[in-house]
Amino acid sequence: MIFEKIPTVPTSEELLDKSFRRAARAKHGKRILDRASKLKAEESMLLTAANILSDNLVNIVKKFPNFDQSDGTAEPMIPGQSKMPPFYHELADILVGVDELRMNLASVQWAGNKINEMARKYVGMMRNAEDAKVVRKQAFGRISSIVDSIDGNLRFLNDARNKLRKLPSIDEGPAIVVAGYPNVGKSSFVALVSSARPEIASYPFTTKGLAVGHFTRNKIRYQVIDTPGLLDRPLDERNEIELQAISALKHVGKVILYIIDPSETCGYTLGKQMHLLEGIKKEFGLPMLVVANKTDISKPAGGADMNMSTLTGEGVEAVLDRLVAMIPTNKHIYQDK
Ligand SMILES: Nc1nc2c(ncn2[C@@H]2O[C@H](COP(=O)(O)OP(=O)(O)OP(=O)(O)O)[C@@H](O)[C@H]2O)c(=O)[nH]1
Ligand SMILES: [Mg+2]
Repeated sequence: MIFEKIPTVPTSEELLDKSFRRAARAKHGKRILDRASKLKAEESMLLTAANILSDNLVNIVKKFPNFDQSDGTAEPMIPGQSKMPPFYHELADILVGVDELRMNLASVQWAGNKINEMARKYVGMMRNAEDAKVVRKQAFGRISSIVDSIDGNLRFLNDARNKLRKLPSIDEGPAIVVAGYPNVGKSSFVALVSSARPEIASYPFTTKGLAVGHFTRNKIRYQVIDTPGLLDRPLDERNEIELQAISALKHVGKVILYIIDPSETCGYTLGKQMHLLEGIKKEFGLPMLVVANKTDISKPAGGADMNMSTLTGEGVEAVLDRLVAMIPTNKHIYQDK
């Protein structure tokens, strides 16, 4: 997954500690005898600190994937850099905001360049100064305030990194997206049929992000995507949690499993659940299977294609068979070698 390899982003304090400590070591051990070697020692201390800092800062920026393309569809600006799939671009926008991410990365890049520039300037000043150490200390002061000034940016980036790396790896292979109202049994289904172990609980909004599980049929590996519950409301009123579900429906689904709960023990009327279903049908135009869950406690519902109980397991295999049959797979592409 494109965000998995982003390393932790250090704080400004950690960066300064690390670089100044290494700089002190660069000076250490050199015997200071005369003015020339004193100048040399101070110079190498300053350059060591500046190099470590700017390398670290520029490296932070490099480790983030490229968000240059407006929606992830255009070719990358730097040849060879991997293209960001539109799905992940959209998720990054939902979770952290791509514009904010770009701005914060730009500030860190700026600081990296500025520190180098500053170090060169102060090395020049040192050569004409009476006391090189005084100038070096001034330079450290300036460098510290540059690094301190981007502390907020570094913290933003570390938070972003922590959110993004939790996203599941979803590939180009066949994918079933499980959708529906909160608390209807989506995660229960995903847990039953796949390798995923999502949290299941008797209250709505248990699932707060996307999760992917896998199962294999006829040597084809299928992905089953668990999504947060959706309420029936317009797109612009949806929150960050719901938008992830929408994004999965839009970008990765080959087929949608829409689960309804005719027992209404989920806490929402069947009428509302069916209304959302109509909206999703119109919006995404993907093949869809409507399955009534919780048949152990309710009668099969009209409007459903099939019935099941993820509690007793009744009907679940048949649902899976039907879903697999609905996905137009190309065996040459997806079959395990
Ligand atoms: N009686 C009965 N209860 C079920 C069945 N399937 C799920 N449940 C219960 O319904 C509740 C919700 O199940 P989840 O799988 O967490 O529902 P969800 O749709 O993932 O819910 P959110 O993540 O909140 O949207 C849990 O208490 C389950 O034990 C079923 O077939 N029969
Ligand atoms: Mg759930």
